[in-house]
Amino acid sequence: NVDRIVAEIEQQHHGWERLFHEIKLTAANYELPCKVAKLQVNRLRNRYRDVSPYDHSRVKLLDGPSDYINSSLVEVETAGRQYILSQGPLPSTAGHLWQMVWEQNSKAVIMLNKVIEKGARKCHQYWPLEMEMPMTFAEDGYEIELISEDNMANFIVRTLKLSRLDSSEEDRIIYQFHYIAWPDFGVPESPNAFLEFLTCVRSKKVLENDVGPPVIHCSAGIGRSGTFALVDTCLVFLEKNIPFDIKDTLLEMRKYRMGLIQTAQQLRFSYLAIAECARRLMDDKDGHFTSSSVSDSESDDSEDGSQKSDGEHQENGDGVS
Ligand code: PTR
Ligand code: PTR
Ligand code: PTR
Repeated sequence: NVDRIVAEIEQQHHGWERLFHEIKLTAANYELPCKVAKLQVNRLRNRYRDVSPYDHSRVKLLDGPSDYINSSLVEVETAGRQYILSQGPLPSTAGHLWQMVWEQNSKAVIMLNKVIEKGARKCHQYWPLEMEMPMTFAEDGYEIELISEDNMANFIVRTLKLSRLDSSEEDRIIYQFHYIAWPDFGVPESPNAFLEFLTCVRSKKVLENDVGPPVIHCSAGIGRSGTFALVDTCLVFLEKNIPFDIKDTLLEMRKYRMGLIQTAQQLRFSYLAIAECARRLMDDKDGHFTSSSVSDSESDDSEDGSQKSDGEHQENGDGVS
């Protein structure tokens, strides 16, 4: 398994754009309906007009006037993993996010974007920044409070308390894992920086299937969120020694939400991170972990270095609600 992944990566040396293009072409054939997302009544519940959840896998709000939220349940049965991939909430949908966390029994929100990127608002400030200053979503019936915050180099772990208003149900502790160094349409600094984050998330047991699926979001909930989910799933395969193919795994996941992984560089990064884990697992058999031996340098395939601009599409601005 490990040797094959490493060989695969070496083969791709200059072909990331081509491989990514192939994946997009194959996924384009799925063309699953997103009828509910496109209903006029749900228009203001979408951040981007070109990123919608498929009808078959959308997560429904169980309570309230509308069951629509731009979120998809992505399942990889063979790995025993489920993830809820979601757009970064809008001012009018932040309460829906907490409602979904409650209803789906999620233990964590994994956030991969910053609230403001390149001077633009990419996500509503949906959790309180100050302790003892809870944020109330009266219409949806939830309150969220910051309990503690732990700052690492590239990420922050927040402990939050989620409660239902007008209900005697017990409060719940929800972790928010916030990666703060991953630009949209870009990649983290290194596989190691990202793997440290993933290791931390995994250590809190929030990805296991004895609890509800984690909510993973970035701005659109496809590029960075897709990268995170793909790497985590492939890691499960590695650990359980289940044979797998990274490309096929991504294609399978794209049947549940469109556009997962947005650039050739994000695809390459996923392979590098998975290969790094494979190497660590191999080394672990001798009783120790080693640091990266996979090159993170950009020099070997500069042809893929171009970053996609996100200025060309219309965004459902945070001002609307
Ligand atoms: N219409 C937007 C654009 O292309 O800019 C949609 C979009 C935005 C898609 C961000 C992906 C984005 O990245 P991520 O899913 O990582 O937030
Ligand atoms: N803003 C995204 C883009 O232009 O890439 C919106 C988008 C999302 C477009 C998914 C296409 C998508 O599907 P695929 O990545 O499979 O072409
Ligand atoms: N909220 C913005 C507006 O009203 O102009 C942007 C927006 C427009 C968002 C349309 C989504 C939209 O979806 P659709 O084009 O599918 O109606």
